[in-house]
Amino acid sequence: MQTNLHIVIGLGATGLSCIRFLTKRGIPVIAMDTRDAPPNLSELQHTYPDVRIYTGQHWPQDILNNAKVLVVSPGVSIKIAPIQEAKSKGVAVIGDIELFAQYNKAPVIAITGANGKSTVTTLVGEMAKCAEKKVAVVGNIGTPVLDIFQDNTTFDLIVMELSSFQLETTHSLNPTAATVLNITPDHLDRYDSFDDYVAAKHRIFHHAQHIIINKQDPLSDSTNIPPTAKKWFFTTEEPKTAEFGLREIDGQTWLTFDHDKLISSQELKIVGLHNLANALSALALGKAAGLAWEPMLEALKNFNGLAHRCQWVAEKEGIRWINDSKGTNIGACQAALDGIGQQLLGKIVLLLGGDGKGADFADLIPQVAKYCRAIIVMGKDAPAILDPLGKIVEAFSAQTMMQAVELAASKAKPGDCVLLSPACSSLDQYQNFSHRGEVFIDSVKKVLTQHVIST
Ligand code: UMA
Ligand code: ADP
Repeated sequence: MQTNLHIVIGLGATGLSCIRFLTKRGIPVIAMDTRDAPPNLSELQHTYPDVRIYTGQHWPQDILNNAKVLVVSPGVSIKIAPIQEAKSKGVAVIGDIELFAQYNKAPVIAITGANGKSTVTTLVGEMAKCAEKKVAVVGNIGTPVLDIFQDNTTFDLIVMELSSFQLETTHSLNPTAATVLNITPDHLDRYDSFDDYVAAKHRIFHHAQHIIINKQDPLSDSTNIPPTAKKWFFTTEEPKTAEFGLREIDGQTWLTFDHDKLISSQELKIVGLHNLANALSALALGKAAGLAWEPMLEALKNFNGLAHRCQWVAEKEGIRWINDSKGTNIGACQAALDGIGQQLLGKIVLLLGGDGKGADFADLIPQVAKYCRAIIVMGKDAPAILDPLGKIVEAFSAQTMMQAVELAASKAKPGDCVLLSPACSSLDQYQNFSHRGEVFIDSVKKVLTQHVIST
């Protein structure tokens, strides 16, 4: 075994941050990627000429077996044979979050869940900024966690979004406060069962000091949490003693802690019951980590929500157009349909499709039946969507986003909403969910402009 050899697997944003981090500390590194031409190859070869790189399907197993540590990127399953063989020879298998945890000294707020992670992570970051903390907002939300060690900045607080993939390879993260916001099926193409996905999410609790639990989702709790951890609960129903929840007071909905009124929902810019749940969980996380009420509520009041999450795009001739491109699984699409459908005079024309990651689209039947005028399906898993949902409402197929938007414009009536909430990942047709959202916004603008000219 070459003493201390670390093999970085995957040359995406995470892999690059790992190579930067390890080489800076003089740790020997070799890099591998399953793709023949991974995206950062030339940058890597140029910046780190001493790092040996293996690309393509055939990695040298003897090198893997003789390393000290494999640092595996979240996009690569640790179940693949070369990694499993090295592991069986005693090689440690970790990810970038574990490397971070081994070096980090700052308090961490860690957030996972099927949906709402980025919203809550951003919101908690804004709360900490309002409380004048030096805060880093990192992880699955976009910036690899190791990037905080790039210079010598010290942080008062790290707010971290974690995916189940990142948690699988994390062992010693000890967050001050941690939450699993909710769990509905996702990424079933990467897990043997739903239980495996849940177990990966629950790893966030292992060494946490405070645990924030969604009272309405039993899967957000776990029997395997440290006995010393303090539990905090949030609910969108009436809270009990020392819980966060919603109370109807004088005709208004208030976010409350126990019986204390914190803020009226009317003062918030984010909408929908799921966003009230997100706000309550952010308050609970901040409170558990010692933030004061006043800056937290100030941040909450000013928070506009994130792009591509139930984002208003246009309104014309009584038809509203909404971009929820980040709705990449069934649970997110259900939340968007419930949130928008309940407030709408008309019906929803739903655009969905892409890579379904093994989901069962029959789970959307109740919301589609209740709220939708028509569905327009696209992408790789269009047949799997049409099969259960095509029997429920009028259904159409589209090859391109432009076609889908044109079809939607011809089907929607005044009072309706055209909603892109794909319930699928975007990678079969787009670079990522933002790209898909931008293509939707461009298509809507084009179609609505043409409509002006032709009328
Ligand atoms: N890939 C290969 N072979 C390899 C390495 C990667 O085919 O050897 C593919 C993966 O299957 C994937 C893509 O390349 O399709 C990127 O994988 P990666 O592990 O290199 O990803 P990074 O660029 O490092 O980005 C990752 C997260 N991506 C994934 O987990 C797939 C980013 O979350 C995260 O922002 C970033 O680290 C920083 O922490 C994105 C994501 O889609 C937004 N996450 C999933 C989600 O939210 O549902 C989990
Ligand atoms: P994530 O980072 O977990 O993907 P986001 O905050 O980016 O979560 O939101 C993604 C989508 O999930 C949004 O488009 C919205 O439709 C839905 N969503 C947001 N918060 C919740 C929640 N608490 N419960 C269910 N769905 C939600």
